[in-house]
Amino acid sequence: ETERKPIRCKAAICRSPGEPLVIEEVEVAPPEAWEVRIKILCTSLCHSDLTFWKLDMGPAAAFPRIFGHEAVGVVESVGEHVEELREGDTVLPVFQPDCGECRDCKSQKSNDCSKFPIAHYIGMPRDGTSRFKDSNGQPVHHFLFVSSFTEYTVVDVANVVKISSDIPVEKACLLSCGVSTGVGAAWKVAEVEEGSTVAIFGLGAVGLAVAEGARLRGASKIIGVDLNPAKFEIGKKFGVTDFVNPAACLEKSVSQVIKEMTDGGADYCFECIGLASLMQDAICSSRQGWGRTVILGVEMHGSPLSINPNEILRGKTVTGSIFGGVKAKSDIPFFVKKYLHKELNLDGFITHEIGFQEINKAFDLLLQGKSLRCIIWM
Ligand code: CXF
Ligand code: ZN
Repeated sequence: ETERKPIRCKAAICRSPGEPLVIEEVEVAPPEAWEVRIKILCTSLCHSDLTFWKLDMGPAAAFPRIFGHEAVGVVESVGEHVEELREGDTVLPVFQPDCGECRDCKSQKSNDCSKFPIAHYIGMPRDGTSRFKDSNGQPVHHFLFVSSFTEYTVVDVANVVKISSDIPVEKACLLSCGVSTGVGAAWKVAEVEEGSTVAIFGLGAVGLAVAEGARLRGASKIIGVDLNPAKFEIGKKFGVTDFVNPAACLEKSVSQVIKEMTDGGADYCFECIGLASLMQDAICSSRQGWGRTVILGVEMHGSPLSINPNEILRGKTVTGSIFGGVKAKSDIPFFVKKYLHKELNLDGFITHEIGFQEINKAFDLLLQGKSLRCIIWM
Protein backbone atom coordinates (compact mmCIF):
# COMPACT_ATOMS: atom_id res chain seq x y z
CA GLU A 1 0.00 0.00 0.00
CA THR A 2 1.38 3.40 -1.08
CA GLU A 3 -0.91 5.42 1.16
CA ARG A 4 0.82 7.59 3.76
CA LYS A 5 4.21 6.69 2.31
CA PRO A 6 6.35 8.79 -0.03
CA ILE A 7 6.27 7.75 -3.68
CA ARG A 8 9.39 7.70 -5.81
CA CYS A 9 8.66 8.62 -9.40
CA LYS A 10 9.88 10.62 -12.38
CA ALA A 11 9.49 14.38 -12.61
CA ALA A 12 10.68 16.97 -15.13
CA ILE A 13 12.66 19.44 -13.04
CA CYS A 14 13.65 22.90 -14.17
CA ARG A 15 16.95 23.68 -12.44
CA SER A 16 17.41 27.22 -13.73
CA PRO A 17 15.48 29.76 -15.83
CA GLY A 18 15.23 29.02 -19.53
CA GLU A 19 17.07 25.70 -19.25
CA PRO A 20 15.64 22.47 -20.68
CA LEU A 21 13.80 20.35 -18.12
CA VAL A 22 15.58 17.26 -16.81
CA ILE A 23 13.68 14.07 -16.01
CA GLU A 24 14.85 13.06 -12.55
CA GLU A 25 13.69 10.78 -9.80
CA VAL A 26 11.84 12.62 -7.05
CA GLU A 27 10.20 11.68 -3.80
CA VAL A 28 6.60 12.86 -3.47
CA ALA A 29 5.43 13.10 0.13
CA PRO A 30 2.02 11.75 1.14
CA PRO A 31 -0.76 14.34 1.22
CA GLU A 32 -1.03 16.44 4.38
CA ALA A 33 -4.39 17.48 5.80
CA TRP A 34 -6.66 19.03 3.11
CA GLU A 35 -4.46 17.67 0.33
CA VAL A 36 -4.69 14.90 -2.24
CA ARG A 37 -1.94 13.05 -4.04
CA ILE A 38 -2.72 12.71 -7.73
CA LYS A 39 -1.35 10.37 -10.36
CA ILE A 40 -1.08 12.57 -13.45
CA LEU A 41 -2.48 10.92 -16.59
CA CYS A 42 -1.60 13.66 -19.04
CA THR A 43 -0.65 17.31 -18.93
CA SER A 44 -0.21 20.11 -21.43
CA LEU A 45 1.91 23.20 -21.74
CA CYS A 46 0.28 26.60 -21.21
CA HIS A 47 1.99 29.85 -22.12
CA SER A 48 2.22 30.78 -18.42
CA ASP A 49 4.58 27.84 -17.92
CA LEU A 50 6.88 29.46 -20.48
CA THR A 51 6.52 32.88 -18.84
CA PHE A 52 7.68 31.63 -15.45
CA TRP A 53 10.20 29.17 -16.88
CA LYS A 54 11.98 32.11 -18.56
CA LEU A 55 11.75 34.42 -15.56
CA ASP A 56 15.18 34.98 -14.04
CA MET A 57 14.57 37.77 -11.51
CA GLY A 58 12.23 38.76 -8.71
CA PRO A 59 10.23 36.83 -6.15
CA ALA A 60 8.37 34.74 -8.76
CA ALA A 61 11.62 33.21 -10.04
CA ALA A 62 11.88 30.12 -7.84
CA PHE A 63 14.16 27.23 -8.78
CA PRO A 64 14.51 24.28 -8.89
CA ARG A 65 10.87 23.92 -9.78
CA ILE A 66 8.36 21.49 -11.22
CA PHE A 67 6.27 23.42 -13.74
CA GLY A 68 2.98 22.40 -15.35
CA HIS A 69 -0.51 23.45 -14.26
CA GLU A 70 -2.81 22.13 -16.99
CA ALA A 71 -3.47 18.46 -16.35
CA VAL A 72 -5.81 15.63 -15.53
CA GLY A 73 -5.22 12.84 -13.07
CA VAL A 74 -6.58 10.23 -10.69
CA VAL A 75 -6.61 10.60 -6.92
CA GLU A 76 -4.07 8.15 -5.49
CA SER A 77 -4.61 9.00 -1.81
CA VAL A 78 -6.17 11.69 0.33
CA GLY A 79 -5.01 13.48 3.46
CA GLU A 80 -6.91 14.08 6.66
CA HIS A 81 -10.21 16.01 6.48
CA VAL A 82 -10.63 15.44 2.74
CA GLU A 83 -14.23 14.42 2.27
CA GLU A 84 -15.18 15.56 -1.22
CA LEU A 85 -12.67 13.33 -3.01
CA ARG A 86 -11.50 9.78 -2.78
CA GLU A 87 -9.02 7.37 -4.28
CA GLY A 88 -9.80 6.65 -7.92
CA ASP A 89 -11.65 9.92 -8.66
CA THR A 90 -10.83 11.57 -12.00
CA VAL A 91 -9.77 15.12 -11.23
CA LEU A 92 -8.51 18.34 -12.75
CA PRO A 93 -6.00 20.30 -10.72
CA VAL A 94 -6.50 24.06 -11.17
CA PHE A 95 -4.20 26.96 -10.32
CA GLN A 96 -7.05 29.20 -9.16
CA PRO A 97 -8.36 27.91 -5.81
CA ASP A 98 -12.07 27.55 -5.06
CA CYS A 99 -12.13 27.11 -1.28
CA GLY A 100 -15.88 27.66 -1.06
CA GLU A 101 -15.51 29.41 2.28
CA CYS A 102 -14.03 32.87 1.80
CA ARG A 103 -16.01 35.97 0.88
CA ASP A 104 -14.88 35.73 -2.74
CA CYS A 105 -15.64 32.06 -3.22
CA LYS A 106 -19.07 32.50 -1.61
CA SER A 107 -19.89 35.44 -3.86
CA GLN A 108 -21.06 34.96 -7.42
CA LYS A 109 -19.23 38.19 -8.24
CA SER A 110 -15.70 36.82 -7.81
CA ASN A 111 -13.57 33.76 -8.48
CA ASP A 112 -10.51 35.24 -6.82
CA CYS A 113 -10.22 33.12 -3.68
CA SER A 114 -8.99 35.28 -0.80
CA LYS A 115 -8.29 32.39 1.58
CA PHE A 116 -5.43 31.10 -0.57
CA PRO A 117 -4.04 34.11 -2.41
CA ILE A 118 -1.25 33.27 -4.80
CA ALA A 119 1.76 35.14 -3.44
CA HIS A 120 4.18 36.21 -6.18
CA TYR A 121 2.85 33.53 -8.56
CA ILE A 122 4.66 30.83 -6.62
CA GLY A 123 1.87 28.59 -5.33
CA MET A 124 3.29 26.38 -2.62
CA PRO A 125 1.04 24.18 -0.43
CA ARG A 126 -0.91 26.06 2.24
CA ASP A 127 1.76 25.41 4.90
CA GLY A 128 4.44 26.86 2.61
CA THR A 129 6.58 23.72 2.45
CA SER A 130 7.29 21.47 -0.53
CA ARG A 131 6.01 17.93 -1.06
CA PHE A 132 8.85 17.24 -3.54
CA LYS A 133 12.42 16.22 -2.81
CA ASP A 134 15.06 15.54 -5.44
CA SER A 135 17.45 12.58 -5.29
CA ASN A 136 19.77 14.57 -3.01
CA GLY A 137 16.94 15.17 -0.56
CA GLN A 138 16.67 18.84 -1.54
CA PRO A 139 13.22 20.44 -1.76
CA VAL A 140 11.86 21.39 -5.20
CA HIS A 141 9.41 24.30 -5.62
CA HIS A 142 5.81 23.79 -6.65
CA PHE A 143 4.23 25.91 -9.39
CA LEU A 144 0.84 27.66 -9.14
CA PHE A 145 -0.38 25.11 -6.52
CA VAL A 146 -0.33 22.36 -9.17
CA SER A 147 3.06 21.16 -10.57
CA SER A 148 1.93 18.60 -13.13
CA PHE A 149 5.19 17.77 -14.94
CA THR A 150 5.60 14.76 -12.65
CA GLU A 151 4.06 11.31 -12.42
CA TYR A 152 2.63 12.19 -8.99
CA THR A 153 1.88 15.53 -7.40
CA VAL A 154 0.23 16.79 -4.21
CA VAL A 155 -2.48 19.44 -4.54
CA ASP A 156 -4.71 21.23 -2.04
CA VAL A 157 -8.34 20.18 -2.09
CA ALA A 158 -9.21 23.82 -2.89
CA ASN A 159 -7.32 23.39 -6.20
CA VAL A 160 -8.90 20.13 -7.33
CA VAL A 161 -12.16 19.55 -9.23
CA LYS A 162 -13.76 16.16 -9.59
CA ILE A 163 -14.99 15.53 -13.12
CA SER A 164 -16.95 12.87 -14.98
CA SER A 165 -14.81 9.99 -16.22
CA ASP A 166 -16.85 10.00 -19.47
CA ILE A 167 -14.75 12.73 -21.07
CA PRO A 168 -11.51 11.59 -22.76
CA VAL A 169 -8.68 12.66 -20.48
CA GLU A 170 -6.76 14.62 -23.12
CA LYS A 171 -9.87 16.73 -23.76
CA ALA A 172 -10.51 17.25 -20.05
CA CYS A 173 -6.90 18.36 -19.63
CA LEU A 174 -7.57 21.49 -21.73
CA LEU A 175 -10.24 22.62 -19.28
CA SER A 176 -7.70 22.81 -16.48
CA CYS A 177 -6.46 26.24 -17.61
CA GLY A 178 -6.38 27.79 -21.09
CA VAL A 179 -9.66 26.77 -22.65
CA SER A 180 -11.66 27.39 -19.47
CA THR A 181 -10.05 30.83 -19.23
CA GLY A 182 -11.17 31.83 -22.74
CA VAL A 183 -14.63 30.29 -22.63
CA GLY A 184 -15.18 31.69 -19.13
CA ALA A 185 -14.20 35.19 -20.27
CA ALA A 186 -16.79 35.06 -23.07
CA TRP A 187 -19.57 33.45 -21.06
CA LYS A 188 -19.08 34.72 -17.53
CA VAL A 189 -17.15 37.97 -17.70
CA ALA A 190 -18.33 39.57 -20.95
CA GLU A 191 -21.57 37.58 -21.17
CA VAL A 192 -21.47 37.72 -24.97
CA GLU A 193 -24.97 37.50 -26.39
CA GLU A 194 -26.55 36.53 -29.70
CA GLY A 195 -25.86 38.86 -32.60
CA SER A 196 -23.04 40.74 -30.88
CA THR A 197 -19.68 41.67 -32.38
CA VAL A 198 -16.44 40.48 -30.83
CA ALA A 199 -12.76 41.35 -31.39
CA ILE A 200 -10.07 39.06 -29.99
CA PHE A 201 -6.48 40.29 -29.72
CA GLY A 202 -4.18 37.27 -29.86
CA LEU A 203 -5.28 33.92 -31.28
CA GLY A 204 -3.40 31.50 -29.04
CA ALA A 205 -5.36 28.81 -27.20
CA VAL A 206 -6.94 31.37 -24.86
CA GLY A 207 -8.01 33.72 -27.69
CA LEU A 208 -9.38 30.82 -29.72
CA ALA A 209 -11.29 29.61 -26.66
CA VAL A 210 -12.83 33.10 -26.39
CA ALA A 211 -13.90 32.71 -30.04
CA GLU A 212 -15.37 29.28 -29.31
CA GLY A 213 -17.31 30.73 -26.37
CA ALA A 214 -18.54 33.66 -28.50
CA ARG A 215 -19.51 31.29 -31.35
CA LEU A 216 -21.61 29.19 -28.95
CA ARG A 217 -23.32 32.35 -27.71
CA GLY A 218 -24.29 33.25 -31.28
CA ALA A 219 -22.03 36.25 -31.88
CA SER A 220 -22.58 37.53 -35.43
CA LYS A 221 -19.03 38.71 -36.07
CA ILE A 222 -15.87 37.40 -34.40
CA ILE A 223 -12.77 39.30 -35.48
CA GLY A 224 -9.41 37.72 -34.77
CA VAL A 225 -6.38 40.02 -34.49
CA ASP A 226 -2.98 38.36 -34.83
CA LEU A 227 0.39 38.97 -36.48
CA ASN A 228 0.48 35.38 -37.76
CA PRO A 229 -1.68 35.15 -40.93
CA ALA A 230 -1.99 31.35 -40.52
CA LYS A 231 -4.17 31.98 -37.47
CA PHE A 232 -7.16 32.94 -39.62
CA GLU A 233 -7.62 29.45 -41.07
CA ILE A 234 -7.12 27.93 -37.61
CA GLY A 235 -9.50 30.48 -36.09
CA LYS A 236 -12.33 29.63 -38.48
CA LYS A 237 -12.74 26.25 -36.73
CA PHE A 238 -13.52 28.13 -33.53
CA GLY A 239 -15.90 30.65 -35.05
CA VAL A 240 -13.54 33.44 -36.14
CA THR A 241 -15.35 35.13 -39.06
CA ASP A 242 -12.96 37.98 -39.88
CA PHE A 243 -9.27 38.62 -39.49
CA VAL A 244 -7.09 41.68 -38.97
CA ASN A 245 -3.31 41.50 -39.23
CA PRO A 246 -1.86 44.57 -37.48
CA ALA A 247 1.25 44.28 -39.68
CA ALA A 248 -0.95 44.88 -42.73
CA CYS A 249 -2.66 47.96 -41.23
CA LEU A 250 -0.52 50.68 -42.78
CA GLU A 251 -2.83 53.59 -43.48
CA LYS A 252 -5.18 53.03 -40.56
CA SER A 253 -4.83 51.92 -36.98
CA VAL A 254 -6.14 48.51 -35.93
CA SER A 255 -8.90 50.19 -33.91
CA GLN A 256 -9.99 52.27 -36.93
CA VAL A 257 -10.20 49.11 -39.02
CA ILE A 258 -12.25 47.31 -36.35
CA LYS A 259 -14.56 50.30 -35.89
CA GLU A 260 -15.28 50.29 -39.62
CA MET A 261 -15.97 46.56 -39.60
CA THR A 262 -18.37 46.81 -36.67
CA ASP A 263 -20.29 50.02 -37.32
CA GLY A 264 -18.55 51.98 -34.57
CA GLY A 265 -16.69 49.43 -32.48
CA ALA A 266 -17.01 45.87 -31.22
CA ASP A 267 -19.46 45.09 -28.43
CA TYR A 268 -16.82 42.94 -26.74
CA CYS A 269 -13.03 43.08 -27.00
CA PHE A 270 -10.63 40.61 -25.40
CA GLU A 271 -6.90 41.06 -24.88
CA CYS A 272 -5.24 37.62 -24.77
CA ILE A 273 -1.52 38.44 -25.02
CA GLY A 274 -0.47 40.58 -22.06
CA LEU A 275 0.77 43.77 -23.72
CA ALA A 276 -0.33 47.15 -22.40
CA SER A 277 -0.30 48.66 -25.91
CA LEU A 278 -2.61 45.91 -27.16
CA MET A 279 -4.93 46.49 -24.20
CA GLN A 280 -5.17 50.12 -25.32
CA ASP A 281 -5.95 49.04 -28.88
CA ALA A 282 -8.64 46.72 -27.56
CA ILE A 283 -10.27 49.49 -25.52
CA CYS A 284 -10.16 51.87 -28.52
CA SER A 285 -11.75 49.17 -30.71
CA SER A 286 -14.76 48.76 -28.41
CA ARG A 287 -17.98 50.62 -29.05
CA GLN A 288 -18.73 53.96 -27.48
CA GLY A 289 -21.73 53.65 -25.16
CA TRP A 290 -21.51 50.02 -24.12
CA GLY A 291 -18.35 48.38 -25.45
CA ARG A 292 -16.72 46.11 -22.90
CA THR A 293 -13.06 45.11 -22.92
CA VAL A 294 -11.88 42.07 -20.99
CA ILE A 295 -8.18 41.80 -20.21
CA LEU A 296 -6.91 38.23 -19.89
CA GLY A 297 -3.23 38.66 -20.73
CA VAL A 298 -0.65 38.92 -17.95
CA GLU A 299 1.55 41.99 -18.51
CA MET A 300 5.01 40.94 -17.29
CA HIS A 301 6.92 44.10 -18.32
CA GLY A 302 5.39 46.23 -15.59
CA SER A 303 4.04 48.67 -18.19
CA PRO A 304 1.19 50.83 -16.92
CA LEU A 305 -2.06 50.91 -18.85
CA SER A 306 -2.93 54.46 -19.79
CA ILE A 307 -6.48 55.18 -20.85
CA ASN A 308 -7.77 58.53 -22.03
CA PRO A 309 -10.62 59.21 -19.55
CA ASN A 310 -12.75 60.53 -22.41
CA GLU A 311 -12.40 57.12 -24.04
CA ILE A 312 -14.46 55.51 -21.25
CA LEU A 313 -16.53 58.55 -20.21
CA ARG A 314 -19.41 57.61 -22.48
CA GLY A 315 -19.98 54.16 -21.11
CA LYS A 316 -17.19 51.88 -22.23
CA THR A 317 -16.02 49.47 -19.56
CA VAL A 318 -12.74 47.67 -19.01
CA THR A 319 -12.35 44.69 -16.74
CA GLY A 320 -9.67 42.19 -15.90
CA SER A 321 -10.36 38.56 -15.23
CA ILE A 322 -8.29 35.85 -13.66
CA PHE A 323 -9.03 32.37 -15.08
CA GLY A 324 -11.88 33.87 -17.14
CA GLY A 325 -13.98 34.38 -14.02
CA VAL A 326 -14.29 30.61 -13.73
CA LYS A 327 -15.27 29.23 -10.32
CA ALA A 328 -13.54 25.91 -10.72
CA LYS A 329 -15.75 23.56 -8.74
CA SER A 330 -19.03 24.62 -10.31
CA ASP A 331 -18.08 25.87 -13.78
CA ILE A 332 -15.65 23.17 -14.94
CA PRO A 333 -18.16 20.31 -14.58
CA PHE A 334 -20.56 22.48 -16.63
CA PHE A 335 -17.93 22.88 -19.39
CA VAL A 336 -17.41 19.09 -19.35
CA LYS A 337 -21.17 18.67 -19.94
CA LYS A 338 -21.04 21.10 -22.85
CA TYR A 339 -18.30 18.97 -24.40
CA LEU A 340 -20.17 15.71 -23.79
CA HIS A 341 -23.26 17.27 -25.42
CA LYS A 342 -21.08 17.96 -28.47
CA GLU A 343 -21.45 21.73 -28.16
CA LEU A 344 -18.01 22.81 -26.98
CA ASN A 345 -15.18 22.09 -29.46
CA LEU A 346 -12.14 20.90 -27.54
CA ASP A 347 -10.61 18.57 -30.13
CA GLY A 348 -9.35 21.43 -32.31
CA PHE A 349 -7.02 22.73 -29.60
CA ILE A 350 -4.89 19.59 -29.59
CA THR A 351 -2.24 20.07 -32.27
CA HIS A 352 0.42 17.68 -30.92
CA GLU A 353 0.75 14.67 -28.61
CA ILE A 354 4.05 13.44 -27.16
CA GLY A 355 5.45 11.24 -24.40
CA PHE A 356 6.69 12.62 -21.07
CA GLN A 357 10.32 11.89 -22.00
CA GLU A 358 10.02 14.36 -24.89
CA ILE A 359 8.61 17.19 -22.75
CA ASN A 360 11.18 19.72 -23.98
CA LYS A 361 9.73 19.31 -27.47
CA ALA A 362 6.47 20.78 -26.18
CA PHE A 363 8.44 23.86 -25.06
CA ASP A 364 10.04 24.24 -28.51
CA LEU A 365 6.70 23.92 -30.31
CA LEU A 366 5.00 26.56 -28.17
CA LEU A 367 8.00 28.91 -28.24
CA GLN A 368 8.01 28.74 -32.04
CA GLY A 369 4.26 29.33 -32.17
CA LYS A 370 3.73 25.96 -33.87
CA SER A 371 1.32 24.48 -31.36
CA LEU A 372 -1.90 25.41 -29.62
CA ARG A 373 -1.91 22.60 -27.11
CA CYS A 374 0.56 19.72 -26.99
CA ILE A 375 -0.69 16.82 -24.86
CA ILE A 376 2.10 15.24 -22.85
CA TRP A 377 1.30 11.63 -21.93
CA MET A 378 2.80 10.33 -18.71
C1 CXF B 1 -1.78 32.60 -15.34
C2 CXF B 1 -2.45 33.90 -15.27
C3 CXF B 1 -2.61 34.43 -13.93
C4 CXF B 1 -1.46 34.25 -13.04
C5 CXF B 1 -0.92 32.89 -13.04
C6 CXF B 1 -0.68 32.36 -14.38
N1 CXF B 1 -2.71 31.59 -15.28
C7 CXF B 1 -2.64 30.50 -16.02
O1 CXF B 1 -2.00 30.27 -16.99
ZN1 ZN C 1 -2.25 28.35 -17.75
